[in-house]
Amino acid sequence: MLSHHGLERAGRRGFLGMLAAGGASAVVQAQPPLAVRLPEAMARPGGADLPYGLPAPHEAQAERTLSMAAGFAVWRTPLQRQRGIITPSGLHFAVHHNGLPDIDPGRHELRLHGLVNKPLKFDLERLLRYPMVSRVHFLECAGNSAANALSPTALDQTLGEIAGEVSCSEWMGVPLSYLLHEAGLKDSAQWVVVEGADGGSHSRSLPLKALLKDGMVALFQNGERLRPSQGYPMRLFVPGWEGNVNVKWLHRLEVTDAPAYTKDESGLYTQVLADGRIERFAFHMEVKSVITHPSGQQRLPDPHGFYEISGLAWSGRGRIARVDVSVDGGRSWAPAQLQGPVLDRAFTRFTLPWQWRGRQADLMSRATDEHGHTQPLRSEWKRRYAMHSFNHYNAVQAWRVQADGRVENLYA
Ligand SMILES: Nc1nc2c(c(=O)[nH]1)N[C@H]1C(S)=C(S)[C@@H](COP(=O)(O)O)O[C@H]1N2
Ligand SMILES: [Mo]
Repeated sequence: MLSHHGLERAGRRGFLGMLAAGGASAVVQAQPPLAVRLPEAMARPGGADLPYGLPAPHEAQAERTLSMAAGFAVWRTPLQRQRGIITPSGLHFAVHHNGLPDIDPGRHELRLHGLVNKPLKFDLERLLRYPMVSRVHFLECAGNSAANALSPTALDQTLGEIAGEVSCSEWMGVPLSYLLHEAGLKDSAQWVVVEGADGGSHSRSLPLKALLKDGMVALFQNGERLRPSQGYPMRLFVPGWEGNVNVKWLHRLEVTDAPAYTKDESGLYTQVLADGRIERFAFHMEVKSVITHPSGQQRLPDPHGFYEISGLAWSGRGRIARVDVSVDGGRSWAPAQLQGPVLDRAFTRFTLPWQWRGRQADLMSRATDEHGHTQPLRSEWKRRYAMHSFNHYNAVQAWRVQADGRVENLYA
């Protein structure tokens, strides 16, 4: 009995039961006894390993994809290859406005000045002696999925190409509150202007209160020092906020009483709403989800097989509370299972067993966070923003599985 509210979906027990009985055609059929054959590798001594490990040479397709937009280098994470919730450091997405600076950690300094009682200067050695905290969080560029926001027709691309400006890591570093309190804040202190050490000096103004709450100077990523691509030797990290405020190659924090209206925040990072109003300092990334498999340009190999639909959900405002999945273009929805751990402002993995009948099927996922925020449909998102707006796109992502098993990006 696989039909549930019109949704072709095997219940969890049904799915596992089928596997146990060997009834699913994707699973090995009844077989004659297996002949024992020694793997070739057993016939000779093994090779040498490396001081710093690399992925298997057979996994060379798991790469970031590069595109250049207005002089920015954008490297996107191949989310369709990720399992679990942590993005391997070498596959973390990256946006470089001014290229990758070459920074000597022995000479790099962080300055904290402005409306403080005692301006401070930190070299790496000094910072590494502070107590540190570790947090698992996603990081997403405000412009992630811009093509889905702007292109009048759905582009036939991979998930990584469409929405790969988001990744999730364990970040470890020094809470900003320690440094700000050590410097001593003046009564008029309200904002912090944050500057990176790259050519062109990427900079943003951020409200002091939020930085005191959970901003950190991140020094480690997934257990090792930050990658150059992520801001080596140090970056600002503000959980749940749009990527660009997480200033890389961090070298200056200036406490002020007002925003600086830097070039980066006055132009690029404002949103024009449909009614002509302008939304400034919209820091939070909203609730969003994507099905990672099946996803764009993949092909389902077996028209009558069982598949596990799986994906990632996240919200810049808190934990994911639920993810609903549809396989009929949004007519009916079923709750996906959330795989633990379900962490605050981190990727959450969801899964749903599904039997594909070999017919065209439109798959969608819709996440809701613990505060009740839920994803809009694309049409709803488009109604809120001006035609040319593209930042903070968080609409439901749909995939069309064609009758031949090929999967394509779909606007729904
Ligand atoms: N100094 C500096 N910081 C920066 C940027 C930059 O170009 N220079 N890019 C920003 C943007 S637009 C984003 S989305 C995030 C991306 O962080 P990542 O490259 O570690 O993924 O870094 C932000 N911090
Ligand atoms: Mo960004």
